[in-house]
Amino acid sequence: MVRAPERNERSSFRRYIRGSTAALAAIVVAAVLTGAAPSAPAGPPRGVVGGSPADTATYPWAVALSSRAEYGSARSGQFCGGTLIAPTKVLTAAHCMFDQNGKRDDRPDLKVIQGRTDLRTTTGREVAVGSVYVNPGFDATWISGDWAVLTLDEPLSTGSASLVGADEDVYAADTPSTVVGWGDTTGRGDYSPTLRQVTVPLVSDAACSTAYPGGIYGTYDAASMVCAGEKRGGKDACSADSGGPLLIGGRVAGIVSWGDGCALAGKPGVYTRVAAFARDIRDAAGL
Ligand code: 4AZ
Repeated sequence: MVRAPERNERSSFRRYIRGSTAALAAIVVAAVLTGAAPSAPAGPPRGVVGGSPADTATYPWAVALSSRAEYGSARSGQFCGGTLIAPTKVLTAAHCMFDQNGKRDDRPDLKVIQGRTDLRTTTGREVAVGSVYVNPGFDATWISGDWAVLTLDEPLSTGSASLVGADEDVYAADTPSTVVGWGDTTGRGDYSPTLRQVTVPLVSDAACSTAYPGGIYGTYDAASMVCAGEKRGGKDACSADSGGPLLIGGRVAGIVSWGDGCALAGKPGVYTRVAAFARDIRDAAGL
């Protein structure tokens, strides 16, 4: 299999940003690579990035993926998001199941946490993951087909989210979409202890191809991805929001996947295009 080495470089840089010391180093590397200091997001950093507080009572099917062994216990071991799509099935990003070197990371203590708005508490439920199904078409180099379905050891009966339909066209440019997560609020490794949400307009395939034409900061593929973000930046998903839902009209239309930094002008967030995979996801989840 022929792989673009420059693409590997970028994707490991993206995952590397999960540690806060690493984030600083990554920003320095980014500055050197681009020959400029990374531009600051518009407005004060408040977010998911640029977002507002959210509650798991509003999003009972928005779950946190946890491994205390790998990420520590301060934020309940949270490292990615996910969406409950059936009582024992969680939709997440395939790349959440890989380490920063692109190798499968099978965490023996992988759990799903539901109903815990504040990760510093013990509210809600924690359920162990029994098995992981990674989309066999996932490409870790291009981060395309970025979805996986986890099967829980016990059911969570708090209600599930609906997926957009297979091949349904919900992706018109400027459609408002909402992303929720416990991820980085600044792009500098400031992981949120509490759930956040932000609403961003969808970006056209043409504009997203212009933003990500290829090279070290990624290639947009309209068949498997969709982009969202404000032109001027300031609002976005970020590291550790990965795997969480992008909602359109209350249904799951995207999965947080990748991007060049977070909330930068002209660099929208890239999401898995759920409608393109809806049949496969439903099959994998037994829906
Ligand atoms: C990440 O590292 C990541 N701004 C997720 C989303 C975005 C960037 C990075 C989108 O998992």
